[in-house]
Amino acid sequence: MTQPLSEMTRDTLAACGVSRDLEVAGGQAVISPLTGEAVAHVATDDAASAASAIDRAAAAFRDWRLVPAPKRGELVRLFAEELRASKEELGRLVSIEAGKSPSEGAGEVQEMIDICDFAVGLSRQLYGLTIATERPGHRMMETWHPLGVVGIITAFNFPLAPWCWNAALALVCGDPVVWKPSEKTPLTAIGCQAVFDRALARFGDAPEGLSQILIGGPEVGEVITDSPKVALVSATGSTRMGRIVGPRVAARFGRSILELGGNNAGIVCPSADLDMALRAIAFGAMGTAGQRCTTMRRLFVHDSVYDELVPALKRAYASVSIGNPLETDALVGPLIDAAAFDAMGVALRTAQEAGGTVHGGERVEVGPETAIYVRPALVEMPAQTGPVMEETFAPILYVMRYSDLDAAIEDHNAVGGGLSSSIFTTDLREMEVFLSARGSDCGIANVNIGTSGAEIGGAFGGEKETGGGRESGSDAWRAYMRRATNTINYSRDLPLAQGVTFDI
Ligand code: UN1
Repeated sequence: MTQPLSEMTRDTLAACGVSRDLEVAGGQAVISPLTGEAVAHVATDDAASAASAIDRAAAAFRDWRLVPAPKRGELVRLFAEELRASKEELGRLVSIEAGKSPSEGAGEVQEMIDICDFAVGLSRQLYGLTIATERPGHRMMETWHPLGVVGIITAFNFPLAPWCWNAALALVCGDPVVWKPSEKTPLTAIGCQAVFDRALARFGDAPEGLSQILIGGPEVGEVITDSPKVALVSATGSTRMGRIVGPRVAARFGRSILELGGNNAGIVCPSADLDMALRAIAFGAMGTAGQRCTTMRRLFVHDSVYDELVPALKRAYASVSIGNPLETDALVGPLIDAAAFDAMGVALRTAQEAGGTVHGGERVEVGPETAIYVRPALVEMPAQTGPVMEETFAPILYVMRYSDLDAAIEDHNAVGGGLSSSIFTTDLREMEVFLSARGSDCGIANVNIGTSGAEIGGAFGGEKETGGGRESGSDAWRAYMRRATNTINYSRDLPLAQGVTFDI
């Protein structure tokens, strides 16, 4: 490496506009998975500072809700301009902290830009309905109002985009945001905040505390989860985390959007374009080192194409380039930490005990001892059992044969996760069945593309243990606003609904 990583990190943060020295003696170490070394030590928040941040956000809400939505959109438009200017730097922070390739890091910033552009348009389209009333001389309508403070909890693997899906919509909807990034990626959040602050400075008169970050662990997350001043908690992470956050927010009648684990699968049908399927599966299963919530983790291959597709996949697994993506053009970067490698090892051993044949999965010595690079694992399974039923956040693809599509769809839907899914087919009937009520039960169902890499225009999220929330495009904005039904009587009478009489 031409420049030490900690120095590159400091320079990159400074280029984003971070003026203060973040290095704090005794602060929380930020480890780059690229090398396993600490690139910074940052100060953390505690419960008291988290509560103050929420108070500031609640105060900001009182003003921000009164700013016309298209004007709020102007702030997001400026933010998108600043993001375009700092795309490379923010992408590099993603590479340093999450281990992604420059292309994936830049792609994540592009995803932010895209949702900002979407949100700017949305700021003039927060429409309510006008509804026919049963009473003469009356009008009925829906109005959408700002909701309140939105708490955003994000995961290490996408340190930026999910925050922005929430923040861009929340801001145009009139809601301040308080963000707790993963403990593993605080610097990306700090860099992003600096870029946002540049937009704020250009915007001028926004209330203080409109967008804040809280660096810390569960003790900070708990304050967000439990505070009655946080109207909506949008949390991305494991199903285990969601089982804690969801009920706690519900207990105080708060709203939540949960984007939790997936156990995403593809089905390869007899008529599939196998070259295309191969590339889509390779990206879906090995891209981002298997650390996307949308990563393809299971594959059902029809008997008639198994012996053509699976050997080709094994070759792709054996030859894929692995290494530090800032130093090489490797497609597969590191695992986030040793715990991820341990979990991968346990899953592979358990799969073997259940009759699976494992290809790959071993450590690859392409970096310092402290960094964890692995060859993605392809595991041929006799049936969908054991670890195949679970999401292991590592590059493992379990491959199974099928002969009957209905049975394959049954197996496809038999897991807890319900995020993303794909079918590879050129048969119209198979495609439509997969997309129909008796097909995939996931929030995302694709045809002839992989499970990952969704665009922002659609609603993003999934069913069952994925948590049921929807973020990003389509009408996901409604979760960030409260709906009022208004009935207006412009007549001189008082007819009651349902024909009820009440004469005094
Ligand atoms: C995540 O892994 O939490 O669809 C989000 C994708 C990306 C978002 C992934 N657009 O893979």
